[in-house]
Amino acid sequence: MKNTLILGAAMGVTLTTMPAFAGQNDHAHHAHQNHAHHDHTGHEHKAYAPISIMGDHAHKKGEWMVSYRFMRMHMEGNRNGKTSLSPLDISGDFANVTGVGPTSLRIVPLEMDMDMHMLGAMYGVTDRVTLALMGNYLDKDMSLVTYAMMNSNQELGRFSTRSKGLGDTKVSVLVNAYEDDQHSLVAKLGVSLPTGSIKERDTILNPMGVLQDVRLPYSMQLGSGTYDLEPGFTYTGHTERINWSAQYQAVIRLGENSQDYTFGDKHVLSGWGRYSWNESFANSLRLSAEHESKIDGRDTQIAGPVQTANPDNYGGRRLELGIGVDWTGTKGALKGHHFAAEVSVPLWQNLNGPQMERDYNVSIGYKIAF
Ligand SMILES: [Cu+2]
Repeated sequence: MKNTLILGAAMGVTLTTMPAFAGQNDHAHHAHQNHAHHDHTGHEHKAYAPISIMGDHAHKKGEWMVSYRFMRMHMEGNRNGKTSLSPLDISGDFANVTGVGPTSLRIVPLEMDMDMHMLGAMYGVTDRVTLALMGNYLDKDMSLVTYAMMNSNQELGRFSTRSKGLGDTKVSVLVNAYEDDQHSLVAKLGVSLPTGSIKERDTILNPMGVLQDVRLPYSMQLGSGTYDLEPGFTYTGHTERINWSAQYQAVIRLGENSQDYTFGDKHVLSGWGRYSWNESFANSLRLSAEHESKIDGRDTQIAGPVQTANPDNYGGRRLELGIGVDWTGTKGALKGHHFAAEVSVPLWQNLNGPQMERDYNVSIGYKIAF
């Protein structure tokens, strides 16, 4: 209860505008141990999803959840379809037909790290309807190599570009569509608000050997620039020690952004299982298949002899395997506090290339319901 009050105080203004919270602490505090399951026997099912998964559950009336997640996505090397490409494969030879005609590629991405900090809040408006809000902060770093305009084999130098700032903000409604002792189905309808910048700039080394300030390519921008619909469905089943789920999530872009393009729609199908070794520790295994379309339209400010400036070199299909671990406090000051980590690697990638390939994702996170 002390934790509840401390965290409650931290929520500050939000809480004082939510009079329904007062007097519900006892109920909510008990309920959160079962994480939205009807189980008053005292045994905790804790049907948590791997930390990289979102929108998988709803909350009981008056229950809050606050979460923080950090994710790093590491990309290294390039491929076209399923075939790996070296920087020299890309430089010069690769036909790069863009909306403004064919150009030779002279700048090749080598590595990219994308760090995401995600701060989320959920509130159970009723036993059936939960509202969720998530803010993102992004930090992207890409290193590249530049070859000479007149000689595609001659390396001129290497450089890196960086963009960081607020990403898009997600607001969603989660509905407890079905729930019994063993199974539940949660439907989600989210909207992604274009709060992330799509006009980030940095300095590059061009193939003439000159440093140049340019608008960064699409993958280095912080937002989509469009309002995006994010529907989803999650089925979860559980027994005493095991829970299993299947989830479908999509990102449907609405319209065109102010710079005349639209990122591709995305569809992700995931399945995961989780085994609880005891009341605190659990491991999870996740398999996700995703499909993302190419960029439609183009930003005329994004140009240059680099694959990422071509809207066709985006999207593709991936199969990814994630292994997770989580720990939930059962007594004392850490009761109900949930800590989790997950590492995922692509098992298969078929990309609209040349495009950077994903190497691994690492997610760590914290959740508390009260
Ligand atoms: Cu929650």
